[in-house]
Amino acid sequence: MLFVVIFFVLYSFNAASASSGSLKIKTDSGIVVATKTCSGTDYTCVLDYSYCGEKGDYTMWFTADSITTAKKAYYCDCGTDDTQCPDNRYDVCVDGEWQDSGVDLDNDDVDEQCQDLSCDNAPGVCETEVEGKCVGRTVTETDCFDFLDNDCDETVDCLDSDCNGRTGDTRGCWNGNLVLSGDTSQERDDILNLNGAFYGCSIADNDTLNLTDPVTGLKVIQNKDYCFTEPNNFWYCSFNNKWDFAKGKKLDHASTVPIEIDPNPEQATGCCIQNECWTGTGCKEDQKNNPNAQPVNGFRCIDGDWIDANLKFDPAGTIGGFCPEQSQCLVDPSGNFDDNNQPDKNPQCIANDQYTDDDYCEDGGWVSRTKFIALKLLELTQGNDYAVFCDNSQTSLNELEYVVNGELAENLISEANNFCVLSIGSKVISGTSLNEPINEGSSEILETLGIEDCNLGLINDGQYHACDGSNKVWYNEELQSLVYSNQPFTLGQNNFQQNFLDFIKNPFDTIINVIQNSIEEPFDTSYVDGINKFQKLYLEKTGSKTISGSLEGTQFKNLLIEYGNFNTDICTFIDEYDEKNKDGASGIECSGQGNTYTILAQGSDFTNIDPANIWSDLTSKLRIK
Ligand SMILES: [Ca+2]
Ligand SMILES: [Ca+2]
Ligand SMILES: [Ca+2]
Ligand SMILES: [Ca+2]
Repeated sequence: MLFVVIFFVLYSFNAASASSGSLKIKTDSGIVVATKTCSGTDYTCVLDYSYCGEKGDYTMWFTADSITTAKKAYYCDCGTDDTQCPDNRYDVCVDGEWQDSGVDLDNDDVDEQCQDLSCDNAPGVCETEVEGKCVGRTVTETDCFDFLDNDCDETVDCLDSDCNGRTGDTRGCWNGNLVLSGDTSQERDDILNLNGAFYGCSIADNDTLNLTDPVTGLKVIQNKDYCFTEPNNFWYCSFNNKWDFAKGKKLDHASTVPIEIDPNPEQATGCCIQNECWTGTGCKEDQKNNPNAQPVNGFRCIDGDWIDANLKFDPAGTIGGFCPEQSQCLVDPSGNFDDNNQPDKNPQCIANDQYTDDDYCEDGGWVSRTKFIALKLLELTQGNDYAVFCDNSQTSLNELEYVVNGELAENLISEANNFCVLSIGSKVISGTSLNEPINEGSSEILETLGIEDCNLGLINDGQYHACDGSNKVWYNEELQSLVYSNQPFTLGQNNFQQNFLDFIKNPFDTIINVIQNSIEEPFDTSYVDGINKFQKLYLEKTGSKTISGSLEGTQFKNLLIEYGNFNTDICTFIDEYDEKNKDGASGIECSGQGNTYTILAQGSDFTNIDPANIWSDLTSKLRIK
């Protein structure tokens, strides 16, 4: 209530004798709280005097010459120096009446002088909380995502350095900027916000790594290695030390390009999906399933690793391709990858020590099961004179008939591959490999061999075991091969490795070496790497004379023979034969050194000289005297 005392003393005395007058103000209870002397000759005391020391009712008394001539009651709504903050707005008391005199610079309806003392620069934040208007200030920017300057330092949320590295809900602050989930920081593309957590891309500086959240005390950055791909496959940590687009792929496989592929790669290591390989600029798909997928500078990508590419050929040596593993052998490039290492199905490749028909995979290259039979027979020679030859069934048939009944031999031939026959003294011992287990084949095989069953031989330990008590048939279950005679005999433990070196590898290496050094090949040098299978083999020792021969190849064939300690000039005969029969794609050449003669014949079914046609004449039909 506005109360202004403008108290005119209208009442005046005209008596000249009057000498003094005064104004007194009393409270309701009669206590004088203010006095003023009024002077003058006519006692006219113009009073603009009021008193509002405290809120309350007052009465003003005017006294002149001891006679109270006038009184006036009034009310003070507030006392001098009183202030108040009704509804958070500041009032001061002016002449007993409240006057609005607050300051609200931040327009949050809370005056600085009330609850906004230190926070009138921060809308919605006050020195102390005012319900419905503002929250109470905090010492630091406690909430970085409420759009309020919580500590009233004129920096809001992410702009406040208190918020660096802080996250809340799914948002985050980095160096003054808001980073939404799924985004990288504006300034650092090696920092990514994922659902409210900061991920570093292989960050090295400790200042960043050691940053902790002032509220939780936990480290702000979860540092990830190169190629880490976040679960949505949207970002991955690239070797450029930044989060890059993964484009929907899980690029979590770090792959390095070998210097053999690129000695100066644009980038040596990159991130690919699990089974792919880094080329220096991109990722190469897995080539495992495709035998025809070509190498990159001699390497193929197999299951995410660069592997030396090693061109292999099918057992016939005609179709080339690649296998996933070096130790595997190529069966058929158009086979089924899922059938790999299952020789009975339709595989592209089979594993070391597996076989299909006579073709045996040995350390990534084709040999033959026939070779192992030859090696087994050679164990029986023990330094005696002998002849071992291996050939197909037709060529071997005469010798087979010697061992078993001629009519029944046909039954055996139909289920078997090449045969090897050992003649030693008066004994003849044969062997062959079967294309199904002996106990699952026709019973005629057993009948042919003169036994009822091979139950004792079914031991899968890689060794040969006698089929029954007669000791005439020995069976190797692992190789599915058998060795038999019409007389009892004994086989010992396998000694394939040493026998191979002694009887086959070393002699034929020597033969190849001699041919290379002293013979002009009729056609090409395929004999150097082409003599591996030994499916057609002839080895003889009679006295001091020896013959070592091998015929290989399905279409184009190489025939190699060495005659040792022969007194006849074999080369004259060979040269005459060659002169008469050779053509542009075939021929036979001979080299004589002392009493040793070495022969190379090359050709095919379609050339004048077909090595297969002269093979028997030059080996088994030769009767050394
Ligand atoms: Ca304010
Ligand atoms: Ca404020
Ligand atoms: Ca805030
Ligand atoms: Ca702040």
